[in-house]
Amino acid sequence: MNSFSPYHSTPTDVFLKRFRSWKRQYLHIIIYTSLFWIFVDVFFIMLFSDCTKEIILPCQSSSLSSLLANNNNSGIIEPIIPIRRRKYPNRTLYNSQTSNAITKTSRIINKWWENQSGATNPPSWHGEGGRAVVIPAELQEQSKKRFIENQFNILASDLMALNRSIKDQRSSKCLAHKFPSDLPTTSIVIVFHNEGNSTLLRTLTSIIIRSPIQYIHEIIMVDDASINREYLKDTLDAFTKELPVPVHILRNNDRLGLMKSRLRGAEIAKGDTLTFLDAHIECSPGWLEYLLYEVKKDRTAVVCPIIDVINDNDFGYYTGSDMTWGGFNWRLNFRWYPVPQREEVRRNGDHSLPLLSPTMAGGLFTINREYFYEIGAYDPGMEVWGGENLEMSFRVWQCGGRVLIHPCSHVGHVFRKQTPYTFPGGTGTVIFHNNKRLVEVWLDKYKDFIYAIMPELKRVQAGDVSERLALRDRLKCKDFQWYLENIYPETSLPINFHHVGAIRTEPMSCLTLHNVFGSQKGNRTATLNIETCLDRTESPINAAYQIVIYSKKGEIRFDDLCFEGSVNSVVKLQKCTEGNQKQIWNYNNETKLMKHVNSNQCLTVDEKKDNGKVNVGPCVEGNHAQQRWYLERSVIT
Ligand SMILES: [Mn+2]
Repeated sequence: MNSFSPYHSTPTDVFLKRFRSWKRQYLHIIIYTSLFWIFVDVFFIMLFSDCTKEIILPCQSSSLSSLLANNNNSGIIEPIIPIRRRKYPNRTLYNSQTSNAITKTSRIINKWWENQSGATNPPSWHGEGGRAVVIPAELQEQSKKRFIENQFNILASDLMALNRSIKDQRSSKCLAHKFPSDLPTTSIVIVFHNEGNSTLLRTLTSIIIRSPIQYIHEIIMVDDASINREYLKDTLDAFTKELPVPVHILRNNDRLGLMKSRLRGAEIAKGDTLTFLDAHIECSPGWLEYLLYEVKKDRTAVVCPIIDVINDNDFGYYTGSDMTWGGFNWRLNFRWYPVPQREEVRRNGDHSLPLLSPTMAGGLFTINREYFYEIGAYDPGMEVWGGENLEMSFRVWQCGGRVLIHPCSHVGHVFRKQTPYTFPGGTGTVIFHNNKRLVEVWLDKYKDFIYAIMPELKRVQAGDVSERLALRDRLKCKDFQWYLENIYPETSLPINFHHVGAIRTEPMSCLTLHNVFGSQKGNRTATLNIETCLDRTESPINAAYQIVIYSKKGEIRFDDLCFEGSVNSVVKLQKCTEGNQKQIWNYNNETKLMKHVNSNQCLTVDEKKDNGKVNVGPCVEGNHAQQRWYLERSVIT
């Protein structure tokens, strides 16, 4: 049997032939199914990725893709909180129509605040980690031009993610603090007027992502009659509707100013506490718990965070000092001063414990809601802005409460060099009006001193203060002297003094100061001269600069500046510092000599040159006209 007949295929041949045709079909199947899945992939990519549209057709009107610009190439949306500003925004142009970009974003990327993965924005993004924004060259000019819109660089703010990261500001000691699980809730009240878009939304974003939201009863925003800024209307409404806490937006028809707006917001609040915040801030991790805990422990505590500095030009985030506290100067300006040694001793040098601060800056604090009203809320007679922080500080301390700064709680604030707002009635007039009320209600006999230093203030109308005086009576508040002696003995106001008034030599020449009230930055070049003594009734404004305090400690001071001497040299005006021996003087009422203790020399009129300077020089035996000093024209005794 020939099984190898050429006309008959062997079983192997048949198999091979079938196999070849089957293989071809099989390959086709693989190719077609692969193609099918590729199309499916492309379809889904098109569906879920907004940016593919932009690759094909640059979508200028679609802000969503640009909002997510740096966030959609990985295919992983989850780990990154994708709140991202468009790269080159024009949305905050304050009188242009605005898009609803934010609304779209928060709808599509739902619950961005619930990101638990700990993932952060790419570190290369503008401003991440609290870094300063470097404005791209092509935007420099625009950023400068738009600075006046808010008196800060809104373009720098726009370039950053709304959730840009900042460093945890807490020390290890702060982190070790434990809180009870039943902290009081808070109603956050934010007043804004013509606020920048991204700064306001970042304020809200930072609250949501850096607070345990179970403690936020609500956020109450009060729009103090903003004008020509469309984004503060619908866009803001839409953005806040997406937040995981109730947000109420109240809109003032007329400009009410900070205090009246805050009162309006507080009126509808239901939380256990009120937390007042500014509108261009960034809350840092853990900021809220410390504030709430202090109020829980003591319902009369008014607790402020440390205010970190957000640079107005590049939005760099800088840690605020925990070694300064609130005070005020002779013109009743709030000022930061170094924390004195006694306060360090009181808290055993533990910088995770709250400071007892004489005053507060006023922008940011938490207070028990009922106590806020008990203690007199705000003075409704005060207008717009200014003076209310000192008024509240004096009131709280004098009427039995406490003002604290908690060094573990940090909130960044964009500090501006000048206000972008108009003050109905004029800035000076408004602040003077408010300060007048403050002085009339709370300062007792120090009124006379303040009016001698600020004669302008004496002429201003305070309006009716009878209700505030009745409140002071009702609360049985202590007097201002008590406050200074017990809460603020470091004050530059006269408490323990030999003399407050002029110091003159012969003939009628008085020690006179110039350039004493600089800005907070301390860029002043105060000078000391001998000039003709002025009458306080005839020329009160200039006469004010001839008022000095000769204190029981031996300082000769004007506000926070002290006469500082050294051997055979001109007397300088320097910041008064505790224990500085060069600032100690000893007056002899018999000889009229003013001795500089450290050099054992005397205060002397410079006689060589007719320059009106005063020196420290060798004391002359006998009675020397250039070294005879008279303490007169007392302001208070
Ligand atoms: Mn501010």
